[in-house]
Amino acid sequence: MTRTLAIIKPDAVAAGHAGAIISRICSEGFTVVGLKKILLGKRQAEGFYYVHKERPFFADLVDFMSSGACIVMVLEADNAIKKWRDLMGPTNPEQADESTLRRQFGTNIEQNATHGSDGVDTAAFEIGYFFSAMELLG
Ligand code: 3AN
Repeated sequence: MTRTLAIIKPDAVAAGHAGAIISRICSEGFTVVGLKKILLGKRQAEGFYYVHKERPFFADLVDFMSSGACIVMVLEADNAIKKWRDLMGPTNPEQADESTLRRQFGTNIEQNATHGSDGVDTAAFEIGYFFSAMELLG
C-alpha cells in the first residue's frame, strides 16, 4: 500500500462536486486515511507550489488555489500515486478521457478540479505539508 496527496481544488468545491469526487474515490478502491477542508492563504499556496515558482502561470495558480476552500486528502491504495493520477486524467481537461475526474469536473488547464502528487518524494512533501502523522489513520 502507498499513499498520495489529493486535493479537490476551489473550482470543484465551489461548484458542489466534492461529494461526487469523494464517492468516485471510494468506489475506485482508495482508502481515505486523512481529509480536511481548508482555505489556503497566498503564502501557503506559494509554498505548496514552490516548484512552479518560475513558471508563467504561477501567480494565477496561487490566486486560484487561495480563492476558496479546498478539500485535501491522503489516499491509500496499491500504487496510489499512479492510480490517482490516472483517475484524474491529464492536466488539461480537454485532453482527458471521458471517464476522468478532470474531464468531468475540470474547467480549464488551471482550474482542473483536482491535484495529485507526481512521485514518491513529492507525495511525502505534500502529505507533510497538510497532515501530521497523528491525523492519518493507518
Ligand atoms: P499536474 O497537476 O497535472 O501534475 P503540473 O504539476 O504541471 O500539473 O501543474 C500544477 C498545476 O498548475 C496544474 N494542476 C494546473 O492547475 C496548473 N497549470 C499547469 N500548467 C498550466 C498552464 N499551462 N496554464 C495554467 N495553469 C497551469
